[in-house]
Amino acid sequence: MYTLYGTDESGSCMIEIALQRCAVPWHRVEASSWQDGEGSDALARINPLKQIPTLIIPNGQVLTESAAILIHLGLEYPKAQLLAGDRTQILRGLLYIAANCYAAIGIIDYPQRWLGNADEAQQAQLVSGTRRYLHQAWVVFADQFAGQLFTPSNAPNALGIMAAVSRWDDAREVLGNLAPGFAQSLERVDADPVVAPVFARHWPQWKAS
Ligand SMILES: N[C@@H](CCC(=O)N[C@@H](CS)C(=O)NCC(=O)O)C(=O)O
Repeated sequence: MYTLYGTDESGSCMIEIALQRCAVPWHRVEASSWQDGEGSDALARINPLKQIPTLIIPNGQVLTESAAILIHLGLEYPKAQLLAGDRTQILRGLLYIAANCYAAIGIIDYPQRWLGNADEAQQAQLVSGTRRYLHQAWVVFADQFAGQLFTPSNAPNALGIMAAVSRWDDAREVLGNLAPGFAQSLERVDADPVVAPVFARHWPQWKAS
């Protein structure tokens, strides 16, 4: 049994999709750094950063870092085809998103972590600059990885699933304008029969732009 610490409208959606693709038993513990409760207390004990997704695998090890979790599941369950396609580029793309996009989202969400006691104007400046950088990072991603999101049998691979984090901070709108072909590929990921119900649960109000 896998135990996934997470909550709706968060990056835990990626791992929910991947676990379903692997057809393994799993359950979700409601947890995040912004919610109080038993699950969040338990999360803090196993992941001092209190970030989600955090996954406990059947041998009891704790796995954090979305890209590492997706790679681990892809290697453990090859039939799920999470790493199917050009594996070298899939690995590069997963790390690209973690380093350039997900990290930027962390700054936008928590500017005070980087600025300490800065005033609101300074925080707003950091957030708007980081958002600009994030959008540029997604446009570069679109250019570099457009053809890498699907398996040869047209299911989203781990890179397609992780590209889902482009749902945050208006990146989809930017991609729709600057990289429309890639935005369409993301819509294909959204429409996948495993992905769509998970996204609908996480973002019931979501409307494609
Ligand atoms: N490096 C981590 C980042 C995970 C992350 O930032 N998750 C967000 C939710 S989508 C989170 O838990 N943020 C809460 C916090 O940092 O306090 C990964 O790639 O999985």
